[in-house]
Amino acid sequence: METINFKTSINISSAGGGCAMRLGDIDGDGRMELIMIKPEAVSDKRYFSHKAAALTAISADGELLWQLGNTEGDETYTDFDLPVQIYDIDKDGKNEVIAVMGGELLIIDGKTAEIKKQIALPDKNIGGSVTIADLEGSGYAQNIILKNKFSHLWALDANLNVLWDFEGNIGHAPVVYDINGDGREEIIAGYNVLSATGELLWKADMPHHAHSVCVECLYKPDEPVILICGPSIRAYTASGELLWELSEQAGNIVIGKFRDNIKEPDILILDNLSLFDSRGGFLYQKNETIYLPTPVTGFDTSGKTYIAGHKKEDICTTLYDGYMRACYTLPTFGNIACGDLLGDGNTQILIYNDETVDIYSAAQTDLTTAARPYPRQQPKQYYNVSLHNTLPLSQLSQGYVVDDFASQNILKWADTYSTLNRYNSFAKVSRSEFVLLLASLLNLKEEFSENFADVPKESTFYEAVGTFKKLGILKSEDNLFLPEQPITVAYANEILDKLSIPVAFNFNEKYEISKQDMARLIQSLNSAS
Ligand SMILES: [Ca+2]
Ligand SMILES: [Ca+2]
Ligand SMILES: [Ca+2]
Repeated sequence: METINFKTSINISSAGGGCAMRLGDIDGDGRMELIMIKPEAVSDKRYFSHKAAALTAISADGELLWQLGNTEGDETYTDFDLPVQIYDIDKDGKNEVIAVMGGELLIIDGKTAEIKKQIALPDKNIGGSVTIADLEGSGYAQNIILKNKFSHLWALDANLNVLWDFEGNIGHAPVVYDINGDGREEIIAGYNVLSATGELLWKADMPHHAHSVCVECLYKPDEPVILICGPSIRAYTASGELLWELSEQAGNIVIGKFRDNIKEPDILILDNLSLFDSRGGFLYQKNETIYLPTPVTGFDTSGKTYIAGHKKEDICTTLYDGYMRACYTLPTFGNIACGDLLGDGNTQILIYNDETVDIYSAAQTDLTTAARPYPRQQPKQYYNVSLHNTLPLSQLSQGYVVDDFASQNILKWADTYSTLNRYNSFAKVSRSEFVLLLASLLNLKEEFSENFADVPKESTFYEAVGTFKKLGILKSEDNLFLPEQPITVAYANEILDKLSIPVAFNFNEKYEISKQDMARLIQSLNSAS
């Protein structure tokens, strides 16, 4: 077992102690910041959910950026959820902090901490969670779901008006997923499966209440299976047919390919590190109780997923591999979070207590600079954070490798798409995507005052295209860039030539460049530099 000592310690005592953590790029510099959430005290945790008492924003290298609320209370974060997320809810390219605080729902500018929008809560007992969903089928999630402890939830539109509400046995934080493929996300709230308009589609007939919910296409693509964990674990089809039941209690499960060379993903009960196959068949159990287990992907270059956790009264954090073998020791004890703080595809593990966060990397890392100077979009695993629900590993955007050019690690993206026969490797690259990828790869960013008439300010490629225009790389007589048009070899080579890049596409000039071609160009530029 290896001990990891690449560690940066930052002081978080100004946040007030007893905090939970969220990660996200709130100031648009390409690095994730830390938002520490101080919980507000409640009279009885069994019946009332928590609101945020204070929020403290701290940079990855420890600078206090801003603070809202009162940090002095005694309440500490333990086994409950908190209603705070980081997400670009108004779709202007910059992340907000969305928080239930002091009787209001607040939309806070991530950079300045200015309140952009606020509403009085539809009910004074709302708290515990904030879930972001695409209920209207726009393709971009802008709905917010709020709830009280266990019985009532509210769905809001993009202007924070209540669309509908629902009463039932709704368990902990809801999970949203488009289970029927119509473009709108359904809501699994405890035992209830709700349509995007709030109708009850079906209900699991189980006692007590649900802890963890997980949706994953376990057997076939496009056929999601819904796993609901209450006193037992049940797997249902999207239409509510019971597939199997496992008599295990679980507060949190995670689905993924933890073992090598398996076809269907396994189901890991995080509470006691026991692993089951995709039909609920027992595989093995770690015969130790592990506290605060958290799955970690992209920590080192092995491609393995680790589970970070503590043994009882241990002073260290251990990383277990998919066979629950101890692989690394991180010499710190505390709450665990993880994230690709710099946007370079490498995940850091953050272990924190009331005073300090220790940030571990697998290799020496400079936390003061982002891999790319562009705002980072929040993927789902960071905008719907909850204590009980963990996204299946296949749905994680590790290192931001999503099919969205604005929010990913370029080299990892290239790595994926340069492989033959990858799904949609042969899709065309648009002009805007080409410019965005190159600007990111070359770290180009200039101040500019004008852009092309057909490049919208809120677009992900606005800064990259503006930079290229300012540098004289892009020119057009009618002030149009035609951002969505597929990029031809001729046009691409012209841009590469102006950038003095000797590597160019050696194809027919009219050929339209595919993702795979682009991926290979990026790789060759990277190895040449
Ligand atoms: Ca940042
Ligand atoms: Ca925004
Ligand atoms: Ca749907």
